[in-house]
Parts: sequence; structure tokens; C-alpha cells
Amino acid sequence: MKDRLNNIEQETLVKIDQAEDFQALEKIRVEVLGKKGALTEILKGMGKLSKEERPIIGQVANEVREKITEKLNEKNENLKWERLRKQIIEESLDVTASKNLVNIGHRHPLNQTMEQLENLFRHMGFSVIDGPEIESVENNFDKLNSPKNHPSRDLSDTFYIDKETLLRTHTSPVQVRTMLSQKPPIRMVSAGRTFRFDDVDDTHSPMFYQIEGLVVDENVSMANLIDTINVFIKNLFGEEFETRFRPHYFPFTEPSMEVDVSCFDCKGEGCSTCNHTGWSMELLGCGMVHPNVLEMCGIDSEKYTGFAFGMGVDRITMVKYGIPNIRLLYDNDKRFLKQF
Ligand code: 2NL
Repeated sequence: MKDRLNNIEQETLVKIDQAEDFQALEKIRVEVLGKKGALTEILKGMGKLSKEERPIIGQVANEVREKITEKLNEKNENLKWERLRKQIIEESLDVTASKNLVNIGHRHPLNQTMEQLENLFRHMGFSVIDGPEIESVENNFDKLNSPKNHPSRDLSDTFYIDKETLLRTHTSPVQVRTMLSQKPPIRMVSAGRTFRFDDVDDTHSPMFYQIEGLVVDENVSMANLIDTINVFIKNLFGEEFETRFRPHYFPFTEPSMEVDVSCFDCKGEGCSTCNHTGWSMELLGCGMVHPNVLEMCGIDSEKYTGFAFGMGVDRITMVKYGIPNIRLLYDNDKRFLKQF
């Protein structure tokens, strides 16, 4: 009887070890410990044993049942962990798999130029100020000393909303607003959209971008203006670029100048792009702020002087990258834009 019990124990423990799933394990349990199980049958038959044998065999049978039960529980735990491990592997997400799903773009070349200039001027101690694109005639023309009969005021050149309101034709009204709301010293730049009633051609668009700067303080001179412009041109284009200042006329500055920069193709040697002059023409305009403008903006022109400058972001971007046609900047064709 003892041998029988030991055999059952050995066989069952091996079977449990080899069981591959919960069903197999349950089958083994029923076969040994179930109502008609091998061990149960032996326990049932204990009555037939002699008085001496009964406690010995009973003890061995109980030990065998305990060992098997313990082994069944252990295997059950192992199968549970195995099931969980498989589930984790099957249900896990590879979060690195989205590599090519999102098409990430980049800044438009016009915004790149504007941000580069804004950052440069920030480093030079200027603040960067924004203003509205819908402006008053007063801020856009009157306070900038623009003559009442100036052609740029014409209905055919400016988008009017009503008699007193228009789409700003330059970013200068932001400077006007700054002078009206702040006391000198003022050092500021403003960049953004401007609008003129122009037909589209290779160099014109009815909506375009400008960046303008203004400095007002005591003892501000032409020398300060020329140095500031030389610093930013060299930073924007490269140290090897030279500037040339020519007299010009703007109603809001006196004296006024236009600035040329060394040709981008030949760096000043002379080539067909620059008509053999060595210069890239009319890249920006500047001058000393007209005393009338200072006075109309509430600044004492006896005590303070100032300089201002302005340029077309489109033109600067086109010269810098050799873009021949302004339309390319507004078509939003990704094949073109992704080159920059
Ligand atoms: C150009 C020339 C310029 C200014 C803009 C300005 C603003 C105030 C007072 C005086 Cl509030 N001047 N701005 C001055 C000179 C030139 O722009 O060619 N822009 C595209």
C-alpha cells in the first residue's frame, strides 16, 4: 500500500511539472484528488485496513495529498505568471513606431528672416513690438508728416476701410504708437504684414512684410544710425558685405538715405546680376526722424533726436536666397519651401 502511495506521488508530481495549461492541471487534480481520484479511492478504502496499518498508511496518504496539493498550487501560480507575461508581450505598444507618420514642417523663409532680425535687434537692446494691421489714417499718414496730397494716400494705392481707417501701408504706425505711449529713451523694432493696392508681378504683392526700427534719445546721431545698420547688415548677410548710403527722400525723416549692399552674386566685383555696379540696390531706407514727427508724437524735438529705418522682408529674403519671383513666397508650394 505504501509503494502504491509513493508511486502515485512520483507520477503525479512529474505530470504536474509537464502540464502546459490550466486544463491539463485541472485534469491531473481530478484524476488524483477528485471524487473518484486515485488517492481518494485509497483513503476511502482505509476502513478495510488492520488497526496497526491504518494510522501508518493514513499518515503517508495525508503527506502525499499535501505534497500534491502544494505542487498543484505552485504550478497554478507559475501558469498565472506565464499567462500575464504573454499578455504583456502581446498587448504592448511600440511607441517608437510612429517615425514617419507625421510630416513636420519648418518656419517659412519670410518668418525665418523676420525672426533672425528680431533676435539680432533684441541682442542690441531693442524691444520687439507688435501693432494692428487695421490702422487709422492718422497713425499711418498724418503723424508721419505725410503731405495731405501725397500720392501714397490715394484710393488707388491704399486699401481703405472707411475715411479714417485703412490697412497699414507700412509698419511705421507701430513706432508712432510707441512714441505716443512711451517716454524716451526708445529702442524698438516692429515686423509684420503691410498692404498696398498693387497688381501682382515678379517683385510686387498686395500683401508683403516689413521690419522697421526706431531709436529716440538725447544726442542720437547719424553716426549711430550708420553704425547700427552696418552691424545688422554684416550679421544678417556676412562680415564681407559692405554698405553704401545714398541721399533720398522720405516725408518722415530728414535727412533720408537709401542703403545699398554688396552684390550677393559677385560680392562687389561686378557681374550681370548687379549690372556690373557691385551693389545690390535699395535694400533699405533710413534717416533722422523728422522733428515734425517727434512733435506730433508728443516728444520734445529740442531735447531729443532719433533715427529710423525700414526694409521689405520679402526683398531681403529674395536677395539673400536668390529667389527671382515674389510669388514663390506666397504660393505655399512645399516643394519650393522645403529648400530653405
Ligand atoms: C523703406 C524705408 C523707412 C522709416 C521707414 C520711420 C518711422 C517713424 C519715424 C520715422 Cl515713426 N521713420 N520709418 C524711416 C525711414 C525709412 O522705410 O524702404 N521701407 C521699406
